[in-house]
This record gives sequence, structure tokens and C-alpha cells, in this order.
Amino acid sequence: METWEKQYDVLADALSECGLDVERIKATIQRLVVELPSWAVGNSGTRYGVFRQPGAARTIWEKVDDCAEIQRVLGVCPVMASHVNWDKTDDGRYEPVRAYAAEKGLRIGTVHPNTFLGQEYKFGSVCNPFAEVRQQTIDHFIDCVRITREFGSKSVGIWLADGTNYPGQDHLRSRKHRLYEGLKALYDALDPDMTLFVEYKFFEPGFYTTDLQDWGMSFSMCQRLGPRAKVLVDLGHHASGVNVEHIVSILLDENKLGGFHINGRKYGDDDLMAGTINPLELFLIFDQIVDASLDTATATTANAITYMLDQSHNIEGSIEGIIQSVMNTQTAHAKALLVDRAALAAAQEAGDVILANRIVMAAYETDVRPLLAQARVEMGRHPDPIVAFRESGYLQHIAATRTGEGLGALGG
Ligand code: RM4
Ligand code: MN
Ligand code: MN
Repeated sequence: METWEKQYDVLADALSECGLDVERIKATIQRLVVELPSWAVGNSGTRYGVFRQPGAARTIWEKVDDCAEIQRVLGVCPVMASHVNWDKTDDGRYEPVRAYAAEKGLRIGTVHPNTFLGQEYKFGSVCNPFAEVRQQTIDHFIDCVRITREFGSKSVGIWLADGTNYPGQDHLRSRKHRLYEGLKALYDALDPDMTLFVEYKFFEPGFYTTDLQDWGMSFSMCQRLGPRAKVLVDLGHHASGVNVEHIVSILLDENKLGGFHINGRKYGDDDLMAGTINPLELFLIFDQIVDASLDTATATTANAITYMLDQSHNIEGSIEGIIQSVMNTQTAHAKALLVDRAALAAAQEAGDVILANRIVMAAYETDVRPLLAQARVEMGRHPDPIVAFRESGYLQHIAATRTGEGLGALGG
């Protein structure tokens, strides 16, 4: 018997004694799907430079191969999200990608239009003061819907680089009106079974104003657009000190939370591996989601959330960085499933602040590694996906066979 197996037996007994249903918890862990970002398996980096990785994926086909390998070791990532301008096919057709992905056990997830890689976008895309650029953006959106359809995907995720750098540069309320018109054109172009995720970010590349700068702005746009528009929360897109789990709880309560771009941050939009810098925050976010999943008023929204990674692996190996990020996400989720919600409700009703906090922290402080290992083994996976990946020889294989440079996010 391996050490973790003994630890699992002890933990499972302890959790059962607390009245938790361990089998149900494992099943919930196994069901949490994380979409893999195609743009993170290619070379990615910062605006200062990109450290190229041996064997980095060069095409969407190779990105599918890498994501299939990640899925092989994890079992909870059968979906690859795409960023259209980094994932172009030679002939502009995408059904073949869908078929190739399906052969590898994957489907294509959220499709991200790209309205920032082009000289024309200097003053923005949909908010641009020039009508011809706005029209060009809308044409791109409509083409993205076609691509989404060909991929067999049901969601489009929009993040806009629109903003201004100087007071007076543009008329802010006019930009808001242009923003709505642009998003409405995209929303109206969607097939009836497609969802639009609207992402916000507080700054960058605009350093004075950003047209969708916080959840309130995304939320009000989504409200006006309609029921198939939902807010996407990128964990790195908030100012320091902002309480992200509180935002998540409000969006859940409004049934307007659509998805996440999960990553880690210390300062700004750092795109570090999920759960590496502030694992407590990630846990508290999942705590809100698990809580909402138990409430009939919010369960449908909570259970339909799309989880994606949005990261940039600048110094760590991309594939290992992604695997570790999914594992850290699972850790936060598993801990949130351990919160004794009945005891917590009682402590809150009694106004017992210390006890209420202790109950939440007891879950956070539980070592869930044996539980996750068991959940993985029951899915036919290795208890430690990083070890499985290292033992596979996949990295050596791609390093030897892929010559030339692979490009991903910011990898140009
Ligand atoms: C943004 C945002 C988007 C991502 C781009 C590349 O900061 O996170 O989701 O697609 O970067
Ligand atoms: Mn993002
Ligand atoms: Mn970002």
C-alpha cells in the first residue's frame, strides 16, 4: 500500500465521521471540467520577451496534441479553449480541427475573438472613434461565430483591449454607447444555443480608462444584451485588495456568472499558475460556488460555470505549468466541498464569528492530496499527473520532433 493510500483511508474515515459523503465528494471532484487554453501550450511570455520552449506547439493541431496529453494525465480536461488569431488554420476551415480533436478525445471550448493584434486597433475595436474600424471589428466577430460553429463550440468569450491613455482623448460616454452597439452585434450574430462571456480588466493596454474595467460594467452590458450574455471573471483582472470571492457571490446571486479565467497574481495581470500565489482566495471563490450550488435559486448558474485557465508560462514548462494549475484548482475545489455548511449556518445564525471562521478554515487546512489522488485513480489516472507526464517521455518526444518556433500568447 502506498503512503497516500493509507492517508486516504484515514481521511475518508475522518470525513465520514463529520457526516460528509466521501463518495459524492469524489464524484463532484471528478466532474469539474477545466478548459485548457490553446494559447498557453505554445510559447508564451511577457511583453518584454518570450523564452522559447523546446517542442512548443507551432500550430493548432499540435496544440490539440498537447492538450490531449494533458487530458490523458488529468482526466478532467477534455476541452481546449481557442484564441482565434493564434489558432488559425491554413485554409480558414475549422471542422477538420473539430474532427481531429474528437479523435484525440477533445472538443473545442470557448472561442476568443481577437481585437488587439492589428494596427487598426490603435484607438480600440468596438469603441474606436472611427466607424470603419468598428465595422471591421464586427465583421471579425461574425467570422468568429462561424469559427465557433465549425469548431462545434457553444461559447464565445470576449475580452476587449479598448481604452484610452489620456484624459480628454475620447468621449467616455460615447465609447460606452459604441461598446454596447459592438457587443450587441456580436450577441445578435450568435446561434440561439451559444453563450457570450464578457470579460473585464481594470487596466492595460489602456492606462487611463478601460471600456470594460470591472464586473459592474460587464454586468450592466450583459443585463442589456440578454440571458445568453454572462460575466467572465479573470482572477488576474482586479486591483490589489479587491475581494474577488464577494464579486463571485454577487454574480452568482444575479445568475450572471458565466465563467472564469483562472490564474495566479501578485500584482497585476500576472498570468501565473493558478493557486500558487493566493490559494486561499481560490478556495474562497470555490466556497462561494459550492454554497451557491446547494441553493435552488443559484444552483443552475453555479453548475453551468465554464472554468478555463488563462495563463502564460514564461519560465516553467508550459505543459507542466498547465497540469499543476489544474491540480491546484482541484485542490481549492475539493477543500470547498469539505466545508461543514450546516455547522457554518448555525454559527452564522448564532453570531459566532470565531466559530464560523474556524469552520471555513478547517476545510481550507485539510490536506486533500490523498482524496484527489484517490479520485484520479478511480478515473484510471496516475495519482500524481505531473509524475505521469514526466514518466511518459512526451516532452522529450515533442522536443525532438518539433523543429522551429511555436507561437502562443504574446509569442510573436
Ligand atoms: C487579456 C485577457 C484575455 C486574454 C488576453 C490575451 O489580459 O486575460 O482573456 O485573452 O489577455
Ligand atoms: Mn483572461
Ligand atoms: Mn489577462
